Amino acid sequence: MRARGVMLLRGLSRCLTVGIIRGFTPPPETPRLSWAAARLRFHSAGVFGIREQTLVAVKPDGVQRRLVGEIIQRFEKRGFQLVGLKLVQPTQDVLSEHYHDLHEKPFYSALIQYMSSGPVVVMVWEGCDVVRVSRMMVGDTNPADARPGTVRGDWCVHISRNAIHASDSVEVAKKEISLWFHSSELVEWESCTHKNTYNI
Ligand code: IDP
Ligand code: MG
Repeated sequence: MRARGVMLLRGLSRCLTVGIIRGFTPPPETPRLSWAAARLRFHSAGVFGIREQTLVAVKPDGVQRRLVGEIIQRFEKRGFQLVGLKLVQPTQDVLSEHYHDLHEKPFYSALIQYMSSGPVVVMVWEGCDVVRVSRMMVGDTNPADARPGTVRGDWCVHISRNAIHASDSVEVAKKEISLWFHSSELVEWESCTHKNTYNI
């Protein structure tokens, strides 16, 4: 009687195991990329954000105070790659589009007046996490809160004259780059320091 019970249990457990295995469909194999193909794909598609771009502008006060060279140097030395650069006298149209989100702020008209008071140097910088890192390098909007070592924390005193602009998100960067630059003004180039910067 006991032996019969054991056999029944064994049979039941076998049925269950076979049923589970039959019902199991393994996921399709993920095709493997060769290292060279993967590197090329990552590189050109900008995977890992290596091709991320941001707009940085030295504002009229920064240009007047001859800060352009030092600001460029900070971005270069950090390891970012310059892909666009020009000195422009901004038009009202470009400025009102650029600062569209602030048009209801009490300082808006003073801001537009200040930004159109002289030439600005607009740049597109490229690299891993360039949007986030640029914001850190630029410092808080109000220079009184900006840490030493940031552009605003080293060279500015007042919020209305804070020397530099940097896009605050990847989406905003795309819009600002297309507002200030024609695509033909941006240069795609391979830096010879790339391997030492990214290890890829
Ligand atoms: P951000 O430049 O750090 O991104 P936003 O808030 O986007 O700061 O403001 C855009 C610009 O408007 C600032 O860089 C600064 O020139 C100006 N601004 C912002 N807040 C004030 C203010 O309270 N008084 C005067 N100007 C301001
Ligand atoms: Mg902003």
